[in-house]
Amino acid sequence: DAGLGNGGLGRLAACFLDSLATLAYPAYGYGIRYEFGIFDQEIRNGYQVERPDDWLRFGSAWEVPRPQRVVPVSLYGRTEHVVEGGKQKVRWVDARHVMGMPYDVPIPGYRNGTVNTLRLWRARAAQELDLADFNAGDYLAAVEDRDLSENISKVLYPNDVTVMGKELRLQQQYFFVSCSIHDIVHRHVWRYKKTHPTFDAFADKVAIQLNDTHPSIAIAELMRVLVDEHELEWERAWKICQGVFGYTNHTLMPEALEKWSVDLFGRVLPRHLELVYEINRRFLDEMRSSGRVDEAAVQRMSLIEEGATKSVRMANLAVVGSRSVNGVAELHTDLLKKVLFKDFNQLWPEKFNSKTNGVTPRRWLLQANPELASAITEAVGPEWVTDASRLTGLAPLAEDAGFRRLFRRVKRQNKEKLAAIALAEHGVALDPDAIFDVQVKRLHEYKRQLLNAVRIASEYLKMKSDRSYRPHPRAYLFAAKAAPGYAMAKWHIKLINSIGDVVNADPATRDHLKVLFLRNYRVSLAERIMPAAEVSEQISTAGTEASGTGNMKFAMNGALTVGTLDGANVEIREEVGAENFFLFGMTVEEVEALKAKGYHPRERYYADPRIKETLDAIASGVFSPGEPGLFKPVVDALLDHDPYLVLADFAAYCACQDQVTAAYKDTERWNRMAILNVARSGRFSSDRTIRQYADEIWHLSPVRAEE
Ligand code: 8GP
Repeated sequence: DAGLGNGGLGRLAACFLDSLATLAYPAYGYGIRYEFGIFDQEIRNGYQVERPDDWLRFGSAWEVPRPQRVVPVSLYGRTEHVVEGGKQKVRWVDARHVMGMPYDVPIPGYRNGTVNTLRLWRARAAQELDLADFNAGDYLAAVEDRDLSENISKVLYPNDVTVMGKELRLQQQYFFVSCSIHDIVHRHVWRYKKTHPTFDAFADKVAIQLNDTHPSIAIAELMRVLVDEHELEWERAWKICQGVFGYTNHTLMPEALEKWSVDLFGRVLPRHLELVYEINRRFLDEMRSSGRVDEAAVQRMSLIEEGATKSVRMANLAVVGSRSVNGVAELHTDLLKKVLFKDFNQLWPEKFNSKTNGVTPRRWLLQANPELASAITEAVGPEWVTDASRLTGLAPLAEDAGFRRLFRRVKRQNKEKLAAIALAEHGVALDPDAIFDVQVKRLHEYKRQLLNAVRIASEYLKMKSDRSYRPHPRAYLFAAKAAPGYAMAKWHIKLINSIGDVVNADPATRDHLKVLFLRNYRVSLAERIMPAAEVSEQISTAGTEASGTGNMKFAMNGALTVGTLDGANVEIREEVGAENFFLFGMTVEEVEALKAKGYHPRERYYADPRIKETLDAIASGVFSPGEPGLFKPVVDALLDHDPYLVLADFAAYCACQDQVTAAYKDTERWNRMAILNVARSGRFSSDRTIRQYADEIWHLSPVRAEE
């Protein structure tokens, strides 16, 4: 629960560290040692309330501070171009200085003698106190300055996909990158000073994988270090950069595309702005003189966006400066090539590749679900822990009534444990015989928690009006943090809680329908939820979820997916078999066609009585007695805009959920399907993903620790 990330992107990195160490790859992770990680979420009267995550309050046993390895970082100031000994040189002067102090977190491999390092940087004041201020008698000003520097690693920005053009955020990115590049260069120079006194071998020995564009300023920083500090020629330095970096893109959402206004960028990083301009000038010249691309494409690929506010496009910098660009699932990579990076793909098709995400079976099966893990080990031997392809050995056991009984007993125990948490934490009694239907992930409109909520509301209304309609009891579980500034997402949390308040209290339905929003979704809670889940909700609008990784954790623990053809759902369905997956909804092509033709959500409302009845109920206060108009804005937004096509997919979703209910009636069949999901989830081990990165991008081999 060191909440040093927001959601899937950071958790993926954590799974990757586990796989890197377990496969004995010589690799480091780098990050920021935030004093406050992702906020703690409380729910008050159904609303999300954020509390600071003071995770270092009692110190951390899992970090080793390395004060002897502090690194100086410059920010602000200006550049001076001088001629020294007949050579053009650039000096970064009048800068503010901050120190980066490394804290090393050991990352042990699974019983293999390898321990890798996650190095987290903490910002410290360059000097304890500014002596000039101090001597002038301004003791307080001296201390305040100190605070300013240390603010850099104070708090994680809690937005999952939407970027915020905040100055402090740019400082964080550069601080982290500058410390890490310094570390990497220093290690190389130190280790190879005898054998390779130059940078000749740098690109052979070093690979840096950029986890989205947040650290992509590293490309300019490595140029600065090589050109300004080590006095390499531009061409040589650029060749090294292009041999070192790989860039992983994690989303197609336009609001995630990082752009920094040239003003802000140049103020915080004056030298880097010059370097970005120079990289761009050379790149655009090359494009224009190649005659391969027209002027419009040149403009689109430029690292600089012209317009009202001129800005630096970090994704374009990442693509131009990297040897490899990858998406995180097949579908996502296809869309990257076709849409987001179309021009670049035409130019450099060989740069683009796909690396479908994965999750570590050590945490998400062995540790989180020890009973199922034992049953698996009993059945196929212990090797699956580090070779997830062995899980296929379970497939024949889907036909074994005894194994199915065991599997069912384990699931039932896990459901009881989660029910105990629900009761203790929320006072809500879940029936362990109910279907545990789960949607846990960050709250975002594109993930469509609202689709799930509206259908639950419609189920409730149907039960109220038709006393004979009593499907198998279901417990709908949600957990999700909303970005504190994302008003609509917060309304969705409130709506889910309000629906829960009404349906859980209604004697007519409460034995058939439960809705619970679990507070403060985080890794430790996910470890309780995944093993207990039976239905995994992966219902994003096709073309919006890059991959998803929760979807993999659920399948690995034997939950059946209700899902759209989005992200890695496509590959999960391929792998587990279409007959063991509940598919619904529009495809990417259908989504595009509908948008092109013009989508009018209000027409769906008038055409489908179930939609109309449910939205009218929500808007008129059936779920907010006492505050009748409370959810009208949520409903209006659906009727007027519905950017993620909730209403367009609603009927298909309901029909699919009816199939789920029908399938659950046949317990033996359900368990067969669930076991096959586990058996065929091996491809979604992050070990497979990491091997692909190592073989296809980094050209890296394992280094076994000596006995
Ligand atoms: C997430 C994707 O939304 C998720 O589908 C994927 O599984 C995960 O990355 C790991 O690849 N993306 C982000 O969190 C993300 O793009 N954050 C934005 C700020 C870039």
